[in-house]
Amino acid sequence: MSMITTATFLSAALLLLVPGILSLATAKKDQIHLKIYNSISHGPNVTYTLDIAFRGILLGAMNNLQKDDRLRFSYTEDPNYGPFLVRVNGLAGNNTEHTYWQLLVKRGKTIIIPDVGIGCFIPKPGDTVILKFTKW
Ligand code: B12
Repeated sequence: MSMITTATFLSAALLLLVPGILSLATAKKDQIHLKIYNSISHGPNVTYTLDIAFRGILLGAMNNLQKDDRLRFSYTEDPNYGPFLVRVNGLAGNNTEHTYWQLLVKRGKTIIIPDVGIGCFIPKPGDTVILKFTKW
């Protein structure tokens, strides 16, 4: 390969590599919305917009909100299924009253009921995750 061909080849390779490297370095976190909704008292909803790590679990994003004092929540640890969300912003589910926080997701026009809890669910960018206080 002549000097000129080698130089051309290297510049072409750099042109291809640099944007990739830059996009890795500046990889932006994606965002979701988190809506807190009480279907029993029909009190005012609260909606948070939050960053989510690439393929991060919902609990991770919720923990970040809690660290920033924007959301308060607590959960118990189930030996089989992981974290069970008990309390959100001061309101707790209750076995006697048959109330609990249901996890729903609005993705586009569809409402999904995830078949896992907050410790396993991986939101997609643009999702609206709904924590709905309701009865079973
Ligand atoms: C009854 C039930 C519920 C009831 C429990 C109420 C109660 N106090 O009895 C209610 C309606 C509250 C419920 C809620 C949810 N559930 Co449920 N539930 C069941 C069910 C049908 C039976 C559990 C049971 O009674 N077992 C018998 C008792 C003796 O055993 P136990 O270990 O003490 O049972 C407890 C746990 O199962 C726990 N529990 C129930 N659901 C869930 C979900 C999660 C994520 C966790 C950590 C614990 C947990 O509550 C039970 C009573 O204390 C199972 C399916 C099954 N056939 O097992 C699904 C099941 C456990 N639930 C499931 C899910 C996904 C949920 C929700 C996340 C659904 C949602 N999208 O909102 C929510 C939890 C949200 C939250 N707040 O974190 C999944 C869990 C799968 C997984 N790998 O995570 C299961 C396996 C059903 C499924 N879809 O396949 N659930």
